[in-house]
Amino acid sequence: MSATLSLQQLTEQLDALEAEAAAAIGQAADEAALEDLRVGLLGKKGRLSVVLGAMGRLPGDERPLVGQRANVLKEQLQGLLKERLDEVKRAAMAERLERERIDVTAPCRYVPPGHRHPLMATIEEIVDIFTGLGYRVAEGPEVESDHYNFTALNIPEHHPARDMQDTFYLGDGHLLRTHTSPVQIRHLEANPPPVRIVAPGRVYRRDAVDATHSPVFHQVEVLALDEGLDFSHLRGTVTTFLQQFFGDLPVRFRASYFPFTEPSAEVDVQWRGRWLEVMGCGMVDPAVLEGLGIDPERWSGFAAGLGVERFCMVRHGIDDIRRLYTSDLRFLEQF
Ligand code: 2NL
Repeated sequence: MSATLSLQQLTEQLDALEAEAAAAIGQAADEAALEDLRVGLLGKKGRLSVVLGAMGRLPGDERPLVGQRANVLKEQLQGLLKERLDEVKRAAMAERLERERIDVTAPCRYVPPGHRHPLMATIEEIVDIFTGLGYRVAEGPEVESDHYNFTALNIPEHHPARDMQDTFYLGDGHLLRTHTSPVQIRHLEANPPPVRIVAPGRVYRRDAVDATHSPVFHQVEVLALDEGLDFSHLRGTVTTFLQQFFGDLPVRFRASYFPFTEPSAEVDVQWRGRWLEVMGCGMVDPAVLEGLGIDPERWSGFAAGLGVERFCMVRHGIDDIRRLYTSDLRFLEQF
């Protein structure tokens, strides 16, 4: 190795480095290649450092010339590296966007959305009307005792409603509830009046299946108990409810009989020109209140009950209750 080095030699080395580096940077394919180049050119042991190291062997007055030139080259190379880095990054992103392209307009696999069963939709609609009138929803067990299903409702020991034909008895005094009235009795036991509740639910009767009977069906009952309630409140509430559900149709009340209400009434709506019986109701019999330890001189109230299947069938023109229980999608999808 020669002890001295000419300015010209060093300048030539820098020229060569510049040309070589510019070409290599221009051809670098990716970020990793550029990083290798940066280390090889500008790093501690890189090409530029080597040239600067050799600068020590120049005469003192020549060093600043080479130093300046080296600094300019360093900045030049840094600029080229950055430019190329931006370029390869942009190209990589463009390539990735192309490769991972998603056709958002492509048709997807069809999943039928499904919907509520018409019976459940009917229950919800009925319950919504009463909650809109200030009633609270109450629920209770489907397996009941003879006491809650019958005795507490003033249904005497030998009333026909207790017959084996009508009720599914489970033994040891239990049965499948035949109406949701026991829910209301339980509610009155646990909550002092005033009370306004709506009790939807599944009920059971030992009926042979035909177009209008099913051993499992659904009821909604309502109960209001307060001071000063009379038949006009019953009439107004039931009429309002029926006109909200069926539309603004004529409604009529006919005297009837239930063991748990006095007076009692059957309610008809004039639907498509015909009178249809749709629900029963009445003023809660004082005997029911006395059985619960509620003073009938102070508290009075009304109750009403309806069969959900009938409401659903009338509303949708369904002629056979079995339609609602056979899960035929060709039928159910109409609603
Ligand atoms: C009908 C008639 C009715 C009631 C249900 C009731 C409940 C209590 C006290 C008194 Cl806790 N009454 N419920 C009253 C009258 C009629 O249902 O035709 N249901 C389908």
